[in-house]
Amino acid sequence: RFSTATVIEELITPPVQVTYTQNLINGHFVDAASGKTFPTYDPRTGEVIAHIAEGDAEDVNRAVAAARKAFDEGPWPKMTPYERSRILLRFADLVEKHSEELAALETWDNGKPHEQAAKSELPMLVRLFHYYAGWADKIHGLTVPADGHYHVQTLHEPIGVAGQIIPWNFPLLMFAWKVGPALACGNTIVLKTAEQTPLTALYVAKLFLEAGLPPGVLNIISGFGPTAGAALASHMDVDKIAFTGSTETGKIVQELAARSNLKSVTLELGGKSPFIIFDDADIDKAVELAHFALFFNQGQCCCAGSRTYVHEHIYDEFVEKAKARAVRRSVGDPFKKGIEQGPQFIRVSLSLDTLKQNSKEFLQIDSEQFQKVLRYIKSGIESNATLECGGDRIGNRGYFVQPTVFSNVQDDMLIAQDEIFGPVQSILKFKDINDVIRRANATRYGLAAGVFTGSVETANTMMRALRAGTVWINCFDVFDAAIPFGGYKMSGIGREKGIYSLNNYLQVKAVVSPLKNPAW
Ligand code: TXE
Repeated sequence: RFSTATVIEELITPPVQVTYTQNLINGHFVDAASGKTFPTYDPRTGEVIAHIAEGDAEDVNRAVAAARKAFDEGPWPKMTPYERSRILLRFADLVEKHSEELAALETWDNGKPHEQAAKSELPMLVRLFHYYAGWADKIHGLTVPADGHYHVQTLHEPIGVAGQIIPWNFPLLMFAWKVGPALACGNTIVLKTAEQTPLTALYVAKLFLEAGLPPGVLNIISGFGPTAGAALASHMDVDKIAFTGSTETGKIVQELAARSNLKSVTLELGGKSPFIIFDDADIDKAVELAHFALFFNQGQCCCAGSRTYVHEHIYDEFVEKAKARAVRRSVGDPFKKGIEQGPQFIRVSLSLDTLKQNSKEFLQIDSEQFQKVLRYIKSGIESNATLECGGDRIGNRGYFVQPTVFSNVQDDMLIAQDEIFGPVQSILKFKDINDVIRRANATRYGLAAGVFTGSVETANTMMRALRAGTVWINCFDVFDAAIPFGGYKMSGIGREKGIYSLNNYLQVKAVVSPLKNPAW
């Protein structure tokens, strides 16, 4: 069914070169203070793409000092908002111009289908910077009608130095969600990329310099979480930290922020989002949408619709069709046209011993994420869910997983509770609307939810009842720069994108002054 040869033998040479591998500090690409590098890998093969400067606490210190100076001495926060907006627009134009190289680099480092990167993610990146360029000169405070004889107003000011830590599943989009609003508001930034996918952020950072962003405003550190990431989250001179990643690491980041200088924290974390299909829905459309909701981006989405709840009246037919769709999914070299699913990403980690010795000699590559997906599949089989299709890796090279569908999944099974972050669909059966509301909400997460129904009353009831930061009705994974995104419960704190993200990067100053003549 799966053409192993396609996956393993006929790999396309990525149509791009790696140009930037050093950290960006104060407008210059520089080696790590330690002189160390780490490899970034091609998940199609496990082969090294390039060696990247490995930033740690010292590099973070230097980057924060540069960002502090750029904030305190300007010109960035003191530029007119219109000038800031122009730079963001120029940057967006440059991204558009270099879209091809960027999409190729993103696919090479991450494994996502090239068509997805080129046709969907790059345009979204451009759109997001247009959107926040539009906000830069529309940020203003209020005049407040307070009691007493006072004139009261609020000033909305940038917070200062923003620390940002991003994951590997959407390297460029996560860069955009963090950097766009922070810069529009006049902050300066130290951003740490994910150690698995350092390449594209360095490339776009160069485009920012070309667009006229002053030195020190945006600093990029490549490196590992427990070293560079933790140094950023606990830095005394960082005023705000924004993080996207696992719930476990999110807790660490919040703790580091609290233990250091109580910097403000926004977190965008994991999920186990329900996608609920009622018996009045068009079943073929529902199958396609549920498939997309789970399998998109190799299943590596924080908001993946990873609990597919289907009404009992249409359950059997749905399962048959969902299985047929998964079997048809095209898996292979993500550079090939028509490929829907590339390899899972590779985790590169510091061994525990390494950390203890505070040395980075023993860098190890492991396939933990890939193994994690296979372990969850095994756990689904052992807990007596019905394996409808898939269930194994494809070939023995690279990190490709068969699109996998389980039916007869129960709420208490691990595959229905944990974030698998892979191409594994779990289909559960429900009886009525109250039953499914209770079960959909019975999770520690609350990032997103999907509802598919022909009834406006059902849709309206569900949108109110579901405890999630996004509810998609008769659609899924619709993203737009203007639509806020974030989680309830252990899926996070705060919202990104839209007008809401501006609040993450602004301080409100109340200014109170007496009136000479109270009559006025
Ligand atoms: O996440 P981590 P990992 C989920 C998904 C996945 C699991 C593990 O379920 O299987 O998390 O992925 C940095 N201090 N998501 O290990 O560790 C790290 O370097 C400061 C969901 O990749 O959270 C990287 O830049 N920073 C998610 C970032 O945190 C630290 C996307 C994310 O890594 C750190 C990714 C530390 N102590 C994974 N340790 C989503 N919400 O979309 C690590 N980091």
